[in-house]
Amino acid sequence: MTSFQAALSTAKIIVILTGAGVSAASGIPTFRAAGGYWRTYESTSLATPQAFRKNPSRVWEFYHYRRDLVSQKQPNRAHFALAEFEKLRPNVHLITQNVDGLHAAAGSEPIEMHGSLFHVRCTSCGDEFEDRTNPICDSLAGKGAPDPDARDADIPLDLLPRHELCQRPVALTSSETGEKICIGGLLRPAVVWFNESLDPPVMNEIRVLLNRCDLLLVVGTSGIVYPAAGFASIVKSNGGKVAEFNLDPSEGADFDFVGPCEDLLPLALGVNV
Ligand code: BJW
Ligand code: ZN
Repeated sequence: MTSFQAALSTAKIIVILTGAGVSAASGIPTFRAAGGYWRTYESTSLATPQAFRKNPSRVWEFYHYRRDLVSQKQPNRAHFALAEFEKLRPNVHLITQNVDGLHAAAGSEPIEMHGSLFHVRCTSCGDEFEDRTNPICDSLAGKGAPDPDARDADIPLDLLPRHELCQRPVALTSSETGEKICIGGLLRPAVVWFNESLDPPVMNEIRVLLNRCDLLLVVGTSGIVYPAAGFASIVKSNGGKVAEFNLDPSEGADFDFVGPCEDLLPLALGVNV
């Protein structure tokens, strides 16, 4: 703790990378523990463009469930400690893999590298915008139950979330009348799925920060998913130090805080929350 706090006080650029563990105490399941299932599916298997192409109704049910869950949750002491620390130190930059918006709800301004549950993108015209309506379309009302025995709702394509002001409407057969209709493009969650590239301007901003960073805090992430999994080695190869906050001990961190980050971050950062 003493040597970490010395490094903290002398660091010129501090970057903080967070993952699902930061939101665990808010009641949001992480991806790779027991909570990483929705119905009988691994959550990560639904977070792919292939899953969406194959069964957009199922993937929309999964995201409707998560939007609804997150909208009922509050930031916890880990989010508040980071927000407080950012206020005290202007040289702190927060990057999150989380899509739940809880850092912003606590007063931070994070780079949301994997997007947001509350933004959508049109698969036809590419328009991207915030949409917090719940449910996002009538057909998802009461759907998305996570229990292993819940049945797929199999919502027809024309009744899934569609882009009302679409510049490139598409032709479909109406599931209600059987007639040809012209309808706004299918919306998808504006999150980064596996095998998709991160937004290039976002990645450039992150690269610049990592190259200047002399202390990286890695908080509540399994460190399995790239590109975030490579951030620590970039910082170390530039001579910077790495501190990890996780329930599990890490390999190769200069400072290892093992335990719940909602307890350890306020202590280590010296903030009252
Ligand atoms: C606590 C705690 C408490 C619990 N206190 N701790 C190089 C090598 C190999 C593969 C690749 C590579 N480069 C790219 C890839 C492919 C792929 C990848 O990384 N695959 C790996 C699985 C190997 N990456 C991609 O496809 C990325 N795209 C890309 O790189 O494009 C270019 C490219 C493509 C293909 C090939 C090569 C280049 C995109 C990745 C997008 C990830 N998307 C998701 C879903 C987002 C939307 C949604 O939420 O629905 O992002 S997957 C999921 O994992 C989500 C998370 O942000 C991400 C990371 O998970 P996280 O946050 O670490 O959660 P957990 O559950 O894994 O861990 C929680 C941790 O908290 C645990 O350690 C607990 O112990 C801890 N914890 N409670 C402290 N209270
Ligand atoms: Zn559109």
